[in-house]
Amino acid sequence: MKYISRSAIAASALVLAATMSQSFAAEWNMPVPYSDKTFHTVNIAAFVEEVKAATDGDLNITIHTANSLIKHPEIKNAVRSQQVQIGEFFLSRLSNEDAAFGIDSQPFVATSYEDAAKLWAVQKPVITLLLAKQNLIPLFSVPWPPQGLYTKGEIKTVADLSGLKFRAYNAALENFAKLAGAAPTQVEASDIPQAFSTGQVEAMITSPSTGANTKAWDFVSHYTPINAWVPKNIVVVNKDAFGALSATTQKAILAAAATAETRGWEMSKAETATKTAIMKDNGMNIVTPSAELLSGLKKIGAQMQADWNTSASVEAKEIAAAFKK
Ligand code: PCA
Repeated sequence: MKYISRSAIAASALVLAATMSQSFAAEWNMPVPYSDKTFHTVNIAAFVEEVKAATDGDLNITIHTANSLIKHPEIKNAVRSQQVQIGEFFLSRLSNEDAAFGIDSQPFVATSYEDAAKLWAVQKPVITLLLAKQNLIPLFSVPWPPQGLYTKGEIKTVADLSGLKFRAYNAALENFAKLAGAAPTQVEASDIPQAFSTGQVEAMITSPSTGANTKAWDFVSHYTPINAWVPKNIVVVNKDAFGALSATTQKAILAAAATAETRGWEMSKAETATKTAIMKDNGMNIVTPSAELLSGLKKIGAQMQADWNTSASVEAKEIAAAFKK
């Protein structure tokens, strides 16, 4: 008989144990629209690590960044149909389903972090009910820094935006650009550099985060922080996938989600200054918006608000009313 060493037996026992524990661990896939270095993705990676540690590896979430597994417009439905268990997307992209999802992207409604936090507090219960109808549970939501204007020259008035090929990321921004006389096109954040280099677009509104991450200085020269709105990403989980987990694991997810929301808001606030400084260091002109530009843009915002009021759902209007209180 062949001699089998004790260590070989010990080693195979370890392999067996690892295989068994693996077969009990849940493996989830999590598509996110943005790149690895985006602070939202960094925050999500920390959330995933925390869940893994808190559950002793019982739940392992694999993140798929920058539209690699599921494209941004499909992420919500992929979680809904349980093609994946969990995912992140830009919340106001659901405004076509209900205006309640899009209120954070309405120009000049909530323009500071304080406003954004107040808005989220009144928006969250409403969208939680709306998402529940789709078998989805919101876990946490984190804002982008306030949105500013990127152009190839100085923009002193709304008239200077006339005819510009403008990158948009949702319906509200598309509308805002149109009302300013620009020509909007939808482009995902991961496709921004290519859209500029091929001449598909020549201006955009986004945060200093996305400006710095896409190296905006390669294709525009001016950044004007108009701070027009503070839009959010949201992480949602499929209700059945969540329900299939043990009570302990569910608790761990909810705790890590609460931590991620707090941490994400702090990361977002810090981004505004650090990413604006990076753009400046790379030669971008950081321009204080003129009073004329701001009043022109606010006029467009007021018009959009009036349109919103005529078409918004009862629930959406309740959010707006609670926010104004
Ligand atoms: N960055 C994302 C959404 C808002 C932002 O600041 C983007 O530009 O697509």
